[in-house]
Amino acid sequence: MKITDAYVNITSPGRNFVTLKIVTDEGIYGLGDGTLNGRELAVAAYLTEHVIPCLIGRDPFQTEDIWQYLYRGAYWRRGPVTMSAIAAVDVALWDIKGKALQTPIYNLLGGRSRESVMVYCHAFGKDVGAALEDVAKHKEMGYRAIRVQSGVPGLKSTYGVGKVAGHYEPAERGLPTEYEWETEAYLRSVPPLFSKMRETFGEELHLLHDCHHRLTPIEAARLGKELEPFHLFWIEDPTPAELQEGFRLIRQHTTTPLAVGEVFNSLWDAHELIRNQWIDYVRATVVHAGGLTHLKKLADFAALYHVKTGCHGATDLSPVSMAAALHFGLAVHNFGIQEHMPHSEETDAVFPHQYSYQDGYMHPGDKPGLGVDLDEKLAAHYEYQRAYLPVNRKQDGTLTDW
Ligand code: EZ4
Ligand code: CO
Repeated sequence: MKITDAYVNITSPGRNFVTLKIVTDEGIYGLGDGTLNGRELAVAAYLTEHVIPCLIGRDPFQTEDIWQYLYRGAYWRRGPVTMSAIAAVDVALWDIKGKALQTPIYNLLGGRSRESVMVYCHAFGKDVGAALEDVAKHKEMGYRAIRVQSGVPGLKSTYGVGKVAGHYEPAERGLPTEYEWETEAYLRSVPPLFSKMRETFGEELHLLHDCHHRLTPIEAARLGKELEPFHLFWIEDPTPAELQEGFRLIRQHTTTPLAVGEVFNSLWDAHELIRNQWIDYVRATVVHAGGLTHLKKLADFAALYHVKTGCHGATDLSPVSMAAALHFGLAVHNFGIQEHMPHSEETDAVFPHQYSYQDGYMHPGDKPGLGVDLDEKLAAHYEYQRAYLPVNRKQDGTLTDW
């Protein structure tokens, strides 16, 4: 089998998605997601101008060699644009492989290690009362694990809290929105939020929280310690992780489990974190970390150190990535949990898919390959629109992590 053609589809059914389609001489095609929220066209150009010409004529079964060709062969390594582009190619090739062999991708990654994949959803409220209502609503929908974010008294906006109840989408059209931040107010607000959650919902429900890179290690240590009585499943991205050894300090002070890495591009971003057992869950995803080929290596390395997967699954990952994540989650032994932020109806219609949700768990379906398609005719109705993630400033004007 040979690759005869490949092209990038950009569509915006409510939000932007970049999809790579690779076509073969046998008529089988594969899909890969290359969406990088707020920087979509950089990946699209990287693919169209620099990667696609190198793919034509290659054997799509050579997932390892093509991965190395695009990674080592570029000389310039890593970074979110490069690694999302490589991921798009890699996932599309696995899709082709599965379709050619007439088997779902999970069978090519080791087969089923479990019946289905536990997912966590997002709940939020402008205050504790509203967050309680939203958690109750999601519990009713069957979720066993719920991420909880609430507004912080004194701040006009907070990460993870939508302007409208029930809907949260971080990227906005137009130039970046500015959010407001003050660490002390945030740190004061989180323990009472989770105290109320436990008091209301008991011990069984898994509760998660995303700090979204906003704390220093010692501030994160304080938060982790204060949350210990409420037995969180994890706190996520407590501090920016460029400095991997920053996590040593957090780890020394708290038994609250730590998850990190939705912005990671490769195993090397998590190498020290895993090797030193400073984290419990690694959140790197199939799309931003070089595809299934690389994520499998990361997961296998993490397994040696009792670190589990907890892959990113926000709506900026297209249904193509969601499907890939579910095949991966069904197969890898050290699967932990998968994030699930359901897509809009418009997005689901553009990407018809086999995966399904039931009672807090998801399944990728048993169709050959990924089990996701792209309705190109429908996709063409939604033209790309420039959008950005917000930026964040402290109340004195200092730009800080969003
Ligand atoms: O802010 O995917 O855990 N989920 C998250 C996401 C990220 C977005 C950024 O594009 O932190 O909501
Ligand atoms: Co996050």
